[in-house]
Formats: sequence, C-alpha cells, structure tokens
Amino acid sequence: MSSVTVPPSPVSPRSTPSTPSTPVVVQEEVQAALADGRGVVALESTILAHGLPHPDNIEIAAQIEDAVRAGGGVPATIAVLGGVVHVGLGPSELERICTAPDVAKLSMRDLGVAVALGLDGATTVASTSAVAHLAGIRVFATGGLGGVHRGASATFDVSADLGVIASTPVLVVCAGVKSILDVPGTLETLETLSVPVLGYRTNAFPGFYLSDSGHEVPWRVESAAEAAAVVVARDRLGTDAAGVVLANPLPVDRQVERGLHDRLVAEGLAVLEREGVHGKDVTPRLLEYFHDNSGGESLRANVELVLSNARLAGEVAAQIVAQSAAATDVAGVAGTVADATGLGS
Ligand code: PSU
Ligand code: MN
Repeated sequence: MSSVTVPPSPVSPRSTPSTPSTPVVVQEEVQAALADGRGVVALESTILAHGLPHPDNIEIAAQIEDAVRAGGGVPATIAVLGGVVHVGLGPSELERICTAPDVAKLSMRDLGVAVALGLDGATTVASTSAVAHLAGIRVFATGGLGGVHRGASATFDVSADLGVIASTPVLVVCAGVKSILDVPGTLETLETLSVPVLGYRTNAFPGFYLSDSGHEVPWRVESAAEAAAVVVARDRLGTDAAGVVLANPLPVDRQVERGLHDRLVAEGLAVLEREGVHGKDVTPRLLEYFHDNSGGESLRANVELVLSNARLAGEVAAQIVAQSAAATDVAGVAGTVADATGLGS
C-alpha cells in the first residue's frame, strides 16, 4: 500500500515540524480523505496484537475497518512497523501486526524507543490518540479505555491513557472500562483531568462486557450528531485541549451474563496475583484468561462492542466534518453582515 510522509498538521501546535525524514507515514487513502474533508477514524493496534486471539484477530481487524466505512468514515489503523509510525495499514501490514510474535505494546512513552530501535509495535489508546492528533484525525474507536487499577493507591497503576486523553483533542469511542479496573476511580480521574464523558443513549457508564458498570455518566447524547456538536462547540470555545470520551454500551441482551462475568473477574484478578503480573502485561494477561475461560463469550462480546464503536465513530467523524463546514459558513455570513452594517469595524 502506498504512503506519503505526514504533512505539517494544521491542528497540532504541539507537534514538531514535519520534514521528509519524519518517521510517520500516512496511507494514501487516509491522506486523501483528510484533504477532501471526509471523516477519518483512527483505530488502535494493541487490541489486535495483544487483546484478541490469533488467528481470529486478522479477520476481526478487517471487520473493524469495514464497520468504520459502514458508519461513513475512512479507517486509519495505527501501528509502528520497522520503526516507522504508520497511519493507515494495508491488508499485509494489518496481518503483520496480528501475526508477528515480537510486536511490542507501545504506550506514548514507548513510541520514540520503537522508532529509534526500528521495532514493530502496537499502539495503545494513549499512543494512538497522540499519533491521530499529529495526523489531523479527530475521532478514534477502541474497545475499552485503560484506567485506574484496583489498588492503585498502593501500586500507582493508572493507565497513561487517561493523562494523554486529557491533553489530546481526539474523541475516543469506547465501551467504558472493564470492571477489573476501579471504575469510580477512573471516572473521578477523568473529572479531575477535565475530560468530558458522554453516554451514548445511556445514563450509565458501560462496563465493557456489561452494559452498565453501576456508575453514572455526567452527560448523555442521543445521536452521533449530538456527540459531534460537542466536539465542534469545544473547538469554538477553545478553553482546553482535552479529548472527549463517548461511552457506547453493548445492548443489554448482548452483554456477558453477570454470573459468568463476576466469576471471570474474580478468577482473573487471582491469576494476576498468583503469577505476579504487573505493568503493561496486566491487561493482555487478563484478556487472555477471559478468552480461554469463557467458552467464547468474552470474545463474542469484545468483537461486538468494538464493531459497534467503530461504526459509531465513523458516523461521528462524518458529522464533525459536516458541522465544522457549516459552522465556518455561518461565521462567514455573520462576518459579511457585520461588515455591511459597520458593526464589524
Ligand atoms: N482495555 C481493553 N482491551 C484492551 C486494552 C484496554 O478492554 O486491549 C488495551 C488498550 O490498548 C489500552 C491499553 O490503551 O490496553 C491500556 O493498557 P495499560 O493499562 O497498560 O495502560
Ligand atoms: Mn498500567
């Protein structure tokens, strides 16, 4: 798949000026979509490399991209291949991320290391958001966010996802966070970091496999258009550079049965303890345990929620583009009226 070097980003005052030697390439289709003002949706690769079992992950990766298109967006899966950051992957590149045995899990702090050492790596919510912003992409779809882990007051285990979302103006569509995390602690931290959390047609913050984590969202939106309007309004206000979390629950009749869910969480946490798993290996090990011990239920739910998020993200991305253009038109007309009446001078 042909690619071009990333252009200087129009929305990224934080990014270093791009030069032909910048180790970021944007797939041609993605580049054209951004230039033509079509909605682009970033997709992370850690769920492919470390969250979903092989070989199902190869087919699921393609389904996620198709879901973005069904929603009206253009998909851009982000990963590092041979030390080059790719925004948009072709089929063989997707397969490499899904198949290669030595794909590192790269959070934001790891990106520069992977580039310097020429490694293959999969990007998390944190690093995918950062690269998406660099490329001028406004919307990102994933499964679940990283968050505050249970016992974080002793272990300090709080995902870097939260801090990066707080400083990166990208809307992240997710199914909330897993109940292996400290859900109220995660919501409190998002509040402290000034990250708005929107429930999509729900008042309840979803719990990934569960439609309702038992905790409320501060705001509810009824449509992709309303979610996009929040992003456009935040642009116009310019009060901060935080992202937005759009929480999209599984329908109640598609969630994992609660008894199975509670058993898996209790057993999964015990496995971590017994095996002494910590740091970046925690989430992949838990997901592996769930997929090996749920008779296919955790994988079924995981795939359904990711596809639903990808489709919704496609709709929101298309809406942001349409509404931003409309807002510019209105501003232009208002300016003309003001000039004509002398009110503008
Ligand atoms: N939550 C999930 N599935 C995942 C992840 C989170 O339900 O695959 C991945 C995402 O890539 C997320 C990362 O950004 O785990 C968070 O890892 P950590 O807690 O190590 O920051
Ligand atoms: Mn962690």
